[in-house]
Amino acid sequence: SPKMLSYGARAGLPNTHPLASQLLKIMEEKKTNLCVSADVTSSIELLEIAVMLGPLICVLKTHVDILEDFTSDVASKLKELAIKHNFLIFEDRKFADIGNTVKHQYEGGLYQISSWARIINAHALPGPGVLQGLCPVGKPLGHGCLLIAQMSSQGSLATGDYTQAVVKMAEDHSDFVFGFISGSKISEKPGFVHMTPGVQMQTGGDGLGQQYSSPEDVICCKGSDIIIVGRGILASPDRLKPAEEYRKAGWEAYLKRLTG
Ligand code: S5P
Repeated sequence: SPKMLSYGARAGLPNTHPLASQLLKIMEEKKTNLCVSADVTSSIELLEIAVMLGPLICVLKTHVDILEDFTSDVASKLKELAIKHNFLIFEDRKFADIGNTVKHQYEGGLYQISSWARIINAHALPGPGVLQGLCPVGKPLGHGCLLIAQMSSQGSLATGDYTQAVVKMAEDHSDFVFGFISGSKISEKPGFVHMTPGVQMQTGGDGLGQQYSSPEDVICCKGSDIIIVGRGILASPDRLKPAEEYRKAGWEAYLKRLTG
């Protein structure tokens, strides 16, 4: 694979989105390209994950709508932990509706996502209207959006021309879109951040369509920037140990890619 720019160098490029820049700097400083997917149903458990794994991660990804006991206090505590441990909060809401609807889903309802999540993601399927709805809410707050260009699940329809159209949409809206959910590097623009889910040390699947690749494959071979790991860490009784193993594996794969 060709030699690539460091996270730190990309953070300083003139066309890098300020949020991507902040993220790339965090990665460089903390030596981590690990995003933990905190897919738990209890708020206490979510906060425990943030406390324990905060120092090891660059991003904490949430699915706030699977919490059984969400309150705005949980969001406030999460925000404090994000500042304390220097990570970004990513609500994996996968917005996929017309602009007017996603605008309400982003800023309103029970969760008021825009008040606590620095990163959100959206499907490009509805067309640019989805971003026209989200951007006026998130951009003034300095937030950013990832477009879902590929999925890790078996039989995903987000491939080929669809993926290419998503890259184009991101480039056309780079004031708010700063990267992708994808299985590999799909844009040559070094300001864009690629985040990849479906990562475990052991490849295989989960019986519900999920397909796993290794940190080495994702970062070193596929050229993505960030590994998103859920059950690979969460399913272990001692979450700290696997989290450190994934951090180390992701970082070593990055160093290997850097030196070519
Ligand atoms: O294509 C995708 C996109 C996402 S964001 N495939 C995914 O698995 N995800 C999310 O990543 C999914 O919603 C889940 O929160 C996480 C993967 O969890 P794991 O337990 O399989 O690592």
